[in-house]
Amino acid sequence: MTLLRSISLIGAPTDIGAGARGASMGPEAMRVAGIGEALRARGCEVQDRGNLAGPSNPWQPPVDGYRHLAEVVAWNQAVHEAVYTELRDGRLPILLGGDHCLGLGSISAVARHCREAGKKLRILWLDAHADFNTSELTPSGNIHGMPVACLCGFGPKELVEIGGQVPAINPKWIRQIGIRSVDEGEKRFVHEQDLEVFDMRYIDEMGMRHAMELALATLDANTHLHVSFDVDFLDPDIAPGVGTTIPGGPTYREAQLCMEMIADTGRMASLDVMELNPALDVRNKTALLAVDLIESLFGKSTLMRK
Ligand code: 5AB
Ligand code: MN
Ligand code: MN
Ligand code: MN
Repeated sequence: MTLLRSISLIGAPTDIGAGARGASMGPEAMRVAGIGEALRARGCEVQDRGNLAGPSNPWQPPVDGYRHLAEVVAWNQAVHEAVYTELRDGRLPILLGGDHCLGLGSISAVARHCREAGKKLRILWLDAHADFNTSELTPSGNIHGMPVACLCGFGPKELVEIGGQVPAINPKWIRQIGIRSVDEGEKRFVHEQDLEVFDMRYIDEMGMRHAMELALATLDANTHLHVSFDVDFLDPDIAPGVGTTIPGGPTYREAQLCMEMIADTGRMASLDVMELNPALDVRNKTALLAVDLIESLFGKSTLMRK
């Protein structure tokens, strides 16, 4: 299995797009949980690029449907440049969030890289939420509920233009897994744009294996697979350290299988680990679980496999 083995960790310590404070501590919690050591133990060469810098969180109410838009733009620009630079240098970036509004900066960089390298892009969005709100649809104004819509071209100009091409991606390139909380207007918009969603109902009925087989179907040697892992994807019983817990998520075994099946493709070339909130965690157990799952994502399985 040929995986990209040169990894760059990029910390984005902000909760600028979230509804709860604390995701700003996510990158350090992942380091304390041993992400670097775990990847090195998998045979990867790992460079920790440290943390990006950006504006602090002014904790203001929404303006025209957005909270902290200017600050969200600044953080996403920093993320975009950092992720793009690593991809250009042939490395696999792991973005340590930080809230999920930064998925916009990260994935727009991946899309730009794929355009230039002539690669196809497939995005796996592992999340309890669809993150497909717009300023008209959002119940909160929190931009961490909007990155998928922004990537598809629906959002404020300053954000949707970050990747240099609008829209940054085609909705057909996305597969959402584990979804179980979608707002009313957002739901209509998800259907309208025809997003491919494997929600928890689907996983209950058909199993994680079948969902992942479909989500990973039609990848080829020229596909760049990006994984955007919102830690609230996981069931809150095993992963309490997130700002927006939604019951009924994947169990430990289901999450492991999901990660192992991604690893088996050998195509993952970039990763976001988002929304970890150490302020709400218990003895860093959610970060430790995230590291455990990332080991599986990089090919650690129970038994030796070829
Ligand atoms: B997350 C909600 N849909 O828009 C909204 O954690 C929650 O990045 C968004 O998936 C959750 O405020 C965003 C109610
Ligand atoms: Mn999310
Ligand atoms: Mn979420
Ligand atoms: Mn969240």
